[in-house]
Amino acid sequence: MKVSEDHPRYRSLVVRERMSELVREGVVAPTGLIAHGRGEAFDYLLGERTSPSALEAERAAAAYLLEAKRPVITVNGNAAGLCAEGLLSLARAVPAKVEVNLFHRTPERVEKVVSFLESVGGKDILGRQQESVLEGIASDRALCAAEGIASADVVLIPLEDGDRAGALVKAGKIVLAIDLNPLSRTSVVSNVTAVDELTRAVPNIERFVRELKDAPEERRRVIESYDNQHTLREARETMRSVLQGMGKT
Ligand code: PTJ
Repeated sequence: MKVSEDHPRYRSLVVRERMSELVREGVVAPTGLIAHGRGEAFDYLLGERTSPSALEAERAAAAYLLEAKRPVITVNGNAAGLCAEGLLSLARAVPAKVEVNLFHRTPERVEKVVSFLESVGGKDILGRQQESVLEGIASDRALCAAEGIASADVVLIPLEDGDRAGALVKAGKIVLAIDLNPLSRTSVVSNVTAVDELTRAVPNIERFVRELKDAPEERRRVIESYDNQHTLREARETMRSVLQGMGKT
């Protein structure tokens, strides 16, 4: 479908078309489109803007990434399709390793997502070999790379499923989530949840990484004062006020 640039939802329609194309190429899983639609609905409820509490979470995520000894950013099909360059740029800024970690895992799809990241400049992307196992997860969704997620102390998980987020927390890692749904298990179990759209959250986190890079005391202060339950309450409150505002003329 050709979308006119005058269309009020031009950007989201272009993104949808691109995601559908990536399903045909095998990068995005077919159910990735359902997850994407759910994300769009939650973003509506946020007024399609980054809220002040999401910005606080993004600053805390940047602080944790910089304080980490072995930070890893995980990438699935949706994250690659929506924000490959942004995630790679963030990984270079920290610096952090990047590991492809799929919910609907087949060796062919892992290869497609790794190659997709490489085609936009990704180097040393982990995921082709995943010899370690994350405790508490059934099936090959538990697989991860020994030099990546398995040995990471801080993991940034854009759009992750609840089981794996919970297993990462149980494994003693600091888990930083980006998830538009403040009620999802991922959002609730993570140490930091940016309730924000991926393509807005990632450049914000990178900006905070640059700001906090030479400010170790400030980033420890940010971590100490951060409260994820407060962030989630604020996100729900933002949605409530957007909905209430919609009723008024
Ligand atoms: O590529 P794979 O095989 O690893 O599969 C990826 C998906 C996303 C299909 C898989 O991880 C999955 O099923 O995830 P869930 O459990 O549907 O969770 C996705 C979460 O991301 C939901 O809470 C959505 O609201 C949220 N979400 C969707 N799009 C965005 C988003 N959050 C931030 N930005 C988005 N653009």
